[in-house]
Amino acid sequence: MTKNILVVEKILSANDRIADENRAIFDAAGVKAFNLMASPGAGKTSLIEQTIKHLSPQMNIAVIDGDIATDLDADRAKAAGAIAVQINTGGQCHLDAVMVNSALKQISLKDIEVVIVENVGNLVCPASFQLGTHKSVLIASIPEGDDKPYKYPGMYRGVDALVINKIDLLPYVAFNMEYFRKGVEILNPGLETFPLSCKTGEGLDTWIQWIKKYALQ
Ligand SMILES: Nc1nc2c(ncn2[C@@H]2O[C@H](COP(=O)(O)OP(=O)(O)OP(=O)(O)O)[C@@H](O)[C@H]2O)c(=O)[nH]1
Ligand SMILES: [Mg+2]
Repeated sequence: MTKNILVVEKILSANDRIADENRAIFDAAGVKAFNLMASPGAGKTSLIEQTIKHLSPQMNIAVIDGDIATDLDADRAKAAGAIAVQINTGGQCHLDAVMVNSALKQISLKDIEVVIVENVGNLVCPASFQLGTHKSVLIASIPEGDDKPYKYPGMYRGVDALVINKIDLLPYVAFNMEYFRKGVEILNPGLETFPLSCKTGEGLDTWIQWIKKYALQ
């Protein structure tokens, strides 16, 4: 048991060293980087598409897309107007700093202002692996249920912002927003939160203002 813990610690500290390298690469290029995490289907790629649509007239965006298999999400980011690199993790349930480092070698950062990383859909493993991005963003979505902060505390504790997607479905799904927000507040007091719908566009403006403000700092 003790040996296992030591191995995990070594893996994480090796990952953190590469994450620091990634951060230095972003900073040297004057790029702001965001790590989007969520459960499968919460709307990560949909939010990336909307963000590209609203930001790309003013800034160039690159997307690093993590998935177990397929290039589908990178294709969607490209179609929306970004440069996109797909990473297939081959079964690994999260991106790690080495994967992001190798994706960065395929992107000419001098032409880019914002890098958005779409992590593998999962509410557990991505929380443990630093990537070197500046901000971590969690996307929750209404159909997942209002108990997720209570069941996946590690993910809610470590993020800098929370998007609550699919608010257009609130009339059809039993989702108690007060209960959900109470769970979030216990884990991450004062967390910036953006309720929105990628489908209808409601609430998107506030999210776009947040990411734009940080990207221009
Ligand atoms: N009703 C509704 N559907 C949405 C909204 N945003 C996304 N969807 C739908 O949710 C499904 C999943 O969206 P994606 O953006 O592919 O989700 P994802 O998190 O990138 O999924 P994975 O990469 O597979 O984990 C798609 O059918 C979207 O059309 C929304 O605001 N409202
Ligand atoms: Mg996706």
